[in-house]
Amino acid sequence: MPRSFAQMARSAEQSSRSIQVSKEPPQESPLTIHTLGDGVLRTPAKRISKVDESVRDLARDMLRSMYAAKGIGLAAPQVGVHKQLLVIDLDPENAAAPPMVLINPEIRSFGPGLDTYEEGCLSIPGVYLDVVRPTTVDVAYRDEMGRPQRMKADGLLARCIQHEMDHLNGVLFVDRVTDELSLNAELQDHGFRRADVQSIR
Ligand code: K1U
Ligand code: ZN
Repeated sequence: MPRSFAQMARSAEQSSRSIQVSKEPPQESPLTIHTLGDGVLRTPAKRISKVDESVRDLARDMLRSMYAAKGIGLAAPQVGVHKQLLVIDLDPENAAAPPMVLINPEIRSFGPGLDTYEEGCLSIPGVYLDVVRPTTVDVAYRDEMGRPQRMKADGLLARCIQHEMDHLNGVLFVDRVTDELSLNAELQDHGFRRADVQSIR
């Protein structure tokens, strides 16, 4: 049946507004972000079979929590939810730049180059350490409307996607740190236990 102009306009508006949240950091985070040593961070996330309003509600609350914590990314396991969902906003000061929501992301290929970058993590506050990762990635995922998407990313976006996808697999950036001396010092300085790191190098 042909759709009316009003129906099409409503559908277009719903789809473009589906995940709009204010970037103003809220006084209180809607969700608790778990920290290193908490077992929930080590539990692999499950695929999302249906992208519905409950998934979009979770994505909105994750974005608000990310803005409250002044981060640029957040993965569902960090807020104790074992679902393959992550949010990213590399431009949180720019209200006009839409955040990204990636559901069931899969890295299809890595580029040949490697980069070193000093990463941080909202689940390991205060700890910043160098991590080596591929410079570019090609990732397939569903967006917040359940539509299949494909994206080639480089720079900070590629970095952030890999960091957040590690969270979906129960891996933390400290597991990838090769400078053992700096790792031990940073963890101690910020009150975290070396025994909670699961080195994968
Ligand atoms: O997953 C997370 O814990 C969020 C993490 C994302 C990330 C940062 C840096 C490299 C890779 C992944 C953060 O947002 S930590 C906070 C942070 O480092 C940062 C905040 C604002 C601007 C730039 C970095
Ligand atoms: Zn993190």
